[in-house]
Amino acid sequence: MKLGMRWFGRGYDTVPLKYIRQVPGVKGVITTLYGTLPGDVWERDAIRALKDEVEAAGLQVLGIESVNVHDAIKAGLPERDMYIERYIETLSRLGEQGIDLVCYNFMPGFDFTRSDLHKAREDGSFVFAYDQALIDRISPANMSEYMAGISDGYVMPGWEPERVGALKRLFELYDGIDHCRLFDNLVYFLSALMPVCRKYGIRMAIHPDDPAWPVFGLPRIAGGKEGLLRILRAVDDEHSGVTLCTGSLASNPGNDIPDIIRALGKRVHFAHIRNLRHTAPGIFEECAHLSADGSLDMYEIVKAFHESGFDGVVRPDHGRDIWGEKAMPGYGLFDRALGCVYLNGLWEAVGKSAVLSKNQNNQKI
Ligand code: DNO
Repeated sequence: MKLGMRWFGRGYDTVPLKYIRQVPGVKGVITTLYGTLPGDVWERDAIRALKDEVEAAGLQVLGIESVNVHDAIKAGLPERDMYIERYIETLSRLGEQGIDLVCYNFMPGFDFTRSDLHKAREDGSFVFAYDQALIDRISPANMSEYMAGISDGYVMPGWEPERVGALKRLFELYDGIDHCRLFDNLVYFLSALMPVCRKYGIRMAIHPDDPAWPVFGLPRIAGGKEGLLRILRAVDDEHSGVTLCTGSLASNPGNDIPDIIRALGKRVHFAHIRNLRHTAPGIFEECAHLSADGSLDMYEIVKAFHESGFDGVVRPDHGRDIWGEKAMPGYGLFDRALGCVYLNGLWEAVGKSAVLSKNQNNQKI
């Protein structure tokens, strides 16, 4: 695996690249041009400058998270072809710079949703949390103000005010779009991207829905094993793959994460590995990466990645806010660095145990 950390870019991220460089095992960052909007064609100079800055810090750009998809594409509006052309142009400009991994999501309108970005835990840290009953009380049209109110003045990924400003229009846009139409629109989009992906070796990696069920009555199609497999089968090209985000998928306790990892196999292009704690149906909160702190068996998860021969990019995901760090909620350095160290340890242990048991089996023969 290639271990990386998410970095939002100078002026947006509170963590300097030189600190990321000091986290053991971290080879690079997963980054983006955070100031761009869905539908923008990314400037060549800006991509180059981003890459130069990361490389000057002794790191690599391991991938982009995200090139966001315009809602006209998701909703299948007549102007989608123009936005797809723009997306293709951005991909080719990334490809020209040797960037070959792009994470995106196909959630209508909203990106990941939480009811709390600063829930106090018994250990004095703060975490993201989700409570369906609280979300049900928020009018979707007020969701962007709600998120702005809970994010400590930081702009959270996917919740840029320009992007979600027009929420009322958004609901009109998706009127009449059900799961089937959303799925067809994704297939149309991905099929159009495959030639440029093949040309530059770019792997597209769809991020699962988070939480892994529809919110605000908007359809969602990437919340579990069957949905993800259906997407992969519909555009059966190795350049179309998945971001296996353990925390997003595990928001639904019915999702068996090691089983999903094995089922998707080589089509997992990117992994977000974190834990979370289920409290009750529709209620969960995030936690430290450690198995004992949450509901997921992180050893089994890493083992499943290892056994499927995964050699792609892994990043720890949201961290707890700890040690008084001033940072974008969930994206401080401290707890994500602890997450890296833990993932390194699991990866090494799983790898060495596999060699050991292979040798033992050979001796028996
Ligand atoms: C939240 C992230 C998401 C993710 C996008 C991918 O912290 O996991 O914003 O980056 O859904 O497009």
